[in-house]
This record gives sequence, C-alpha cells and structure tokens, in this order.
Amino acid sequence: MVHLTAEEKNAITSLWGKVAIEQTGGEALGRLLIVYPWTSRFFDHFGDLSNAKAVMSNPKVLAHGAKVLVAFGDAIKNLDNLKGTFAKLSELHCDKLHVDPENFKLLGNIIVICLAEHFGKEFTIDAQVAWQKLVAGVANALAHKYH
Ligand code: HEG
Repeated sequence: MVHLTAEEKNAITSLWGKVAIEQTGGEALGRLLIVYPWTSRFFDHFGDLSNAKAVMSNPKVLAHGAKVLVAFGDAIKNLDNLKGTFAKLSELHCDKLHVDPENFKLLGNIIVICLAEHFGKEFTIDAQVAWQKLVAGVANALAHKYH
C-alpha cells in the first residue's frame, strides 16, 4: 500500500496539470520497448519495432503510451483507492494479456525519468519522491488481481 502525505498528493496533482500526456506517455512506452526489448513481445501487432527510431515514431506505440498515461490520470483522481481503480485493468493484464507485473515497475520508473527530463529543476526532489511512490502504487494495484 502506498501512503501519500497531503504535500505529496499536492505535488503529484500540481505537476499532473502540466504534463504533456501524449508526448510523455509515448516517450515512456517507447523507451520501455527499447531498453527492455522482451517487452515488445506484447506489442507484436503494433508494426515496426525493429529499432529505436522505428519504436519512437511508431504511431501505435505513441497512442498506446498516451492511453497508459491517461490511466495515471484516473490514479491521481483516486489516490486513496488505487486497488479498486485498477482492479479491472489488473484482471485484463493478468488473464488476457499475460503481462509479467515486474514490467509495471519498469514502466513506472521510466515515466518518472521522462517527467524529470521534461520539467528539469521544476520537478523537485520531493515531487520526484511523491511520483515514485505513485508509480509504485499503480504497479502494485495493477499486480493485485494476479493469481
Ligand atoms: Mg497496459 C492495454 C494501462 C503497463 C501491455 N494498458 C492497456 C490499456 C490500459 C493500460 C488503460 C487499455 C485497456 C483496454 O483497452 O481496456 N498498462 C496500463 C497502465 C500501465 C500499463 C496504467 C502502467 C504501468 N501494459 C503495461 C505494460 C505492458 C502492458 C508494462 C507490457 C509490457 N497493456 C499492454 C497490452 C495492452 C494493454 C499488450 C493491449 C494493447 C492493445 O492490443 O491495444
């Protein structure tokens, strides 16, 4: 379970209002596929993922990355109930997609890296810690229905 203080919740929501969802989501998913190439096996219907340039400009990767980040918006609206919020998605990733939940942690960490790159000094250490807790909480909630 993730515990966020009022300050951490504030830090998360105030940054979220400025996040470029499409760009950050696409970039994060693209980096996941490049850095951890085994993750691309879940996306073999996405077309050309044969090299970094192809991945980072693949419209399906970018659209799916945006979809993932939109789901983080739901997390941010439901910070006190991540498990409930992600119950259905957890079932989908377990039963239908068979995604190893370790990958949720990898993607979460990459999202934080992408945010740090976009926001620079504005993304304070305290805010980074809050976001690290959030992505860990989302990864945990997404893994919750695994059996
Ligand atoms: Mg998942 C579908 C969210 C990590 C592989 N993912 C989806 C969908 C959402 C989502 C909202 C669409 C569900 C629907 O259509 O009903 N994913 C989501 C989040 C995270 C995550 C919030 C956070 C870490 N996903 C993730 C990872 C992988 C993965 C790490 C694989 C390495 N997701 C995956 C696949 C699909 C989705 C293969 C189906 C894609 C498709 O065929 O369109």
